[in-house]
Amino acid sequence: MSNPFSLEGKIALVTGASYGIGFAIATALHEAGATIVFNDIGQAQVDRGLAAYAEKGIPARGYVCNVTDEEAVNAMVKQIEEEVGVIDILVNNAGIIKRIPMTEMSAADFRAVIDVDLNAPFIVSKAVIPSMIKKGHGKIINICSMMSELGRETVSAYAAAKGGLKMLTKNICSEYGEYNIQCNGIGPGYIATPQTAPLRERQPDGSRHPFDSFIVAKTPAGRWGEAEDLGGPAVFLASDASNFVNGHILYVDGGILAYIGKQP
Ligand code: NAP
Ligand code: GCO
Repeated sequence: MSNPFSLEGKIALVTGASYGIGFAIATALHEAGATIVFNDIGQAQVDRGLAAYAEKGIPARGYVCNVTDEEAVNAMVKQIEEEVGVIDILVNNAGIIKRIPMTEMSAADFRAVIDVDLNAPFIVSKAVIPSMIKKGHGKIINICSMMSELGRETVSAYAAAKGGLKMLTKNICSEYGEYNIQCNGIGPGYIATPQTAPLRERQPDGSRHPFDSFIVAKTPAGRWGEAEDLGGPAVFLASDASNFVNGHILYVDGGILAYIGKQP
């Protein structure tokens, strides 16, 4: 019996994957046998990513593309299909966050977060689905968030985007499941990456950031997640082992969503 978790012969595109969660997921998909393709917003980021992948012995291909630009995304997907092959696995990972109280946030800032975190997964998914249909299979993994389920101060745009991304995931499942395309989400908890660095910065007196202590107390695992914690779940959702899993958001959060929190 073949290994249902193997990704041998599969081509995976991970967006925004020069570092952080995208890089960790791409690394795990490579270790399971996938050919890795990634993009980032500028040549400097792509070059940084290529060097990081090369250091790990991963022959990744990198493309410069702003995932909010539909014309650029369509051109990138066409170029990948010509140079590497049809994309079997798409991980919509690229994302931004702006932590601003809603009443102080400009509409332009709100739109910018929605554009990257929600519109872009629509654009990139729309670009890869036709070839997945022709090929007879496909895997789309949207990187959602705990903010697909919960709100908190200052992240209104991000929560709105990630909540929408949860429902886009369920709709792609509904609309394209009949073509053997599975679309699922991964909902990371609080992960130690550049995106959350401001929430973990040491205070001037050397003490831990209050939010850092709060998250550790709220997490049954008693720690922040590492980007590598997301690799196994991503391999599962990218592989034949999950061919009957569709429209599901897999929370990889150390148990935060299940836990009311430790009594102070
Ligand atoms: P990160 O460190 O900020 O990395 C995000 C990546 O996306 C960067 O490489 C960034 O490139 C790229 N990117 C941003 N806008 C882009 C665009 N328009 N086109 C192409 N690439 C773009 O974030 P992360 O912590 O690794 O998070 C990755 C994903 O996981 C995001 O969707 C985030 O919302 C989600 N997530 C993160 C956490 C967490 O705790 N860290 C938890 C739940 C979900 P630049 O270097 O140019 O900015
Ligand atoms: C924040 C954090 C979170 C994490 C993640 C949690 O400011 O609350 O950035 O949003 O990034 O999305 O799942």
